[in-house]
Amino acid sequence: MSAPPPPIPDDSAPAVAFEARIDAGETIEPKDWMPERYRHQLVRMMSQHAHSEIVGMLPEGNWITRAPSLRRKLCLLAKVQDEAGHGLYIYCATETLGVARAELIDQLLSGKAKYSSIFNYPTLTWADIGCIGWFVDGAAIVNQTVLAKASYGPYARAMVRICKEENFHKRQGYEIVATLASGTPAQRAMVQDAVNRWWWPTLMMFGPSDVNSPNSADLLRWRVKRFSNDELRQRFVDLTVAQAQAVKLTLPDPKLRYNTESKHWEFGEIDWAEFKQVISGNGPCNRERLGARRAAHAEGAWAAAAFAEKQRRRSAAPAA
Ligand code: FAQ
Repeated sequence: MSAPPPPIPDDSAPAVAFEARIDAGETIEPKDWMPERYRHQLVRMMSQHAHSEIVGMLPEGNWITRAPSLRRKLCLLAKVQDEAGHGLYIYCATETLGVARAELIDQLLSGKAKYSSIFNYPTLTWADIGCIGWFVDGAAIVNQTVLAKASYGPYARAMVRICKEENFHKRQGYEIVATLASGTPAQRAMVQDAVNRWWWPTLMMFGPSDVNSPNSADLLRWRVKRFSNDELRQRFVDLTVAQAQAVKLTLPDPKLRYNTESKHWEFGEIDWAEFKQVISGNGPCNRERLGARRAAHAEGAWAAAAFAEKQRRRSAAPAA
């Protein structure tokens, strides 16, 4: 994505009216006037979110054929299918900002657009599927429940529906984790290993720390975000520690301790060098993920062409 236009002070009547609507907590709809920078920030964030949903199907999709029972297979199949739906809702919501979906997909496939760092890690065992539901969907719920109150109507409404489905996703993941955690020593070891590998990358999902988050000022001012990256990360940690204790699993952080004054769980330093590597395209699976998306796009080109032809014929046909 290109850089957003610079923040030029704008005291025109529409700009003043827009800021007043934001301050009053009103929802902005597609046909309403909006600053170009607001539109640009939304397209950037929403399209990255949509890409994340679609790329996010790959790590779990990898286990559909190897799920350990029919019930687990059905749940996982439904979950992965839900993620495709989430991508579609968010692409549609992004299109209301006047950008074509094809352009957004091109940005993903060319490597110009980002998608969530978390989907660049491999799913090595069945326990990883449990951890993705528990941690990754759990983190998504913390982030997206707040986005359901974002100032841009189409995005906020998409989030309401998505969060309902994410709750099911989290539960199915936690159930897998709880089952393995109370299983044989080998199953316990497998799930502990998955927890160890997924914990820190999940904390990175919330983005850079607030001091290094260039987009937060705009997004918080315009009430797209309601809480900062660090605030949401802390909320996730506070919620998740008790869930880990309930299934007697250890979170891989020797610095994790409850602060009785702040009433929050303190945690250790995130490896920001790793985060930067992953979001720059150098994570463990970046090339594999983009390769899979490019192949799927090429294989589906016939369908896009057939649809375009149908649209062409329909618009060329004389009105009845
Ligand atoms: N990965 O200035 P900020 C899901 C980039 S959940 C990659 O702080 P912002 C569910 C950021 O884009 C996952 N890049 O940015 C699911 C920016 O780059 P740019 C998706 C990241 O926007 C579960 C730069 O770093 N959820 O898919 C990441 O204010 C299971 C500077 O960062 C969403 O997208 C990262 N983790 O805050 C699906 C939620 N973090 O564009 C399948 C909506 C930051 O300037 C299976 N998005 N960057 O070049 C958000 O809440 C925000 O966009 C943040 C980033 C919090 C992700």
